[in-house]
Amino acid sequence: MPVVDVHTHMYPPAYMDLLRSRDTVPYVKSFPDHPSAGDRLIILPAEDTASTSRGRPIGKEYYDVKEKLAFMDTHDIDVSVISLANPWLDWLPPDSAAETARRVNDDVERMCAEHEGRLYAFGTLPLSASVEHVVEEIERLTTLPHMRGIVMGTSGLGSGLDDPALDPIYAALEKEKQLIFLHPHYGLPNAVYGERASDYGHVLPLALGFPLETTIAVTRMLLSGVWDRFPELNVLVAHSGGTLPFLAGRIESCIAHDAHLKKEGKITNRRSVWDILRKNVYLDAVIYADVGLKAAIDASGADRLMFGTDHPFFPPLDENAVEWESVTLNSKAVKSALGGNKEAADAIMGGNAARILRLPS
Ligand code: 5CU
Repeated sequence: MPVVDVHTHMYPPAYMDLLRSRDTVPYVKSFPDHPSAGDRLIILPAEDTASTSRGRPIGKEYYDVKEKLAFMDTHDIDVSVISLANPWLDWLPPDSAAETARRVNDDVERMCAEHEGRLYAFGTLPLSASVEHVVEEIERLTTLPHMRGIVMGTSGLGSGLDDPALDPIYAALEKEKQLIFLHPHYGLPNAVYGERASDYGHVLPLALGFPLETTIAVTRMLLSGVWDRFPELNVLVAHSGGTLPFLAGRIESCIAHDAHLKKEGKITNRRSVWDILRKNVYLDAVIYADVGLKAAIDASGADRLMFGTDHPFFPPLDENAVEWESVTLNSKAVKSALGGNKEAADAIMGGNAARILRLPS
């Protein structure tokens, strides 16, 4: 059974050129007054200050395909389904977004073709362009042989994934059978992290902001009836669904007890969170411990989970380490959560991805 990594990012050369040409978030720059030499990547809304150390160092692991392949070899990963890392093309001016999306997607497609059998990809959409341009790119992506869906964040066209203006995009994705890989970026408002947030590095926004952002986004999709209108729309939710598997019961109960929804006739004749988790949602296995992974398996089924690494994020802090602990924590969690069930563990490590993403054997 192959090992397939479905959550692994890159900034392809066309995107790196853009990051290097800017000096507002997102951007790449070296700071002469910074204690460590070299380029730094500043992408998160809260990390563009001296106190947050101006982002994090960025090296070839973010953009050089040879580094991706070396990482795969070190960790016995046969196939990677690469996706552009956040913040994708969300920030582009509308007039250049469609052309940039084509350039970035072609760059990624070329990398995959040059490493046949080892790399596939989720494409990127020009979400700041017109809906027509977005739909055009969805249709074009279906003609690129290595594309297996699209990656996107939670902002949609700017006001979230419950925005009815997204319907033509959801319709095109459903029609073209393209999976959405849904990934967080924006986190929660900084105020929730408190006055001492910068004492705690990136822990609060990454450990909690990211998963809660994802959970809220999917819940808004559900509450707005996205899956009632698009029953075949499939979403691979990052980080084992944020906190969705753990909170699904509470979400259901809040719906069932909501007087406003009752008055609007929105409690009956609807699909439940549990139904959507089992029919429309796939989850990656990027949760670093068997407790969370067991919840994800209970919620969606072991046949809907797919291994991931989040490479090149979370590198070892020890520069001499060869193996990445962020990877081994995830593979150990799969073994531990499945007990002795090797068949199910192998499926999560790669078999499910091969089936769901139609990867040639
Ligand atoms: O460490 C981080 O900031 C990130 C990020 O931005 N995106 C991601 O996929 N993982 C970690």
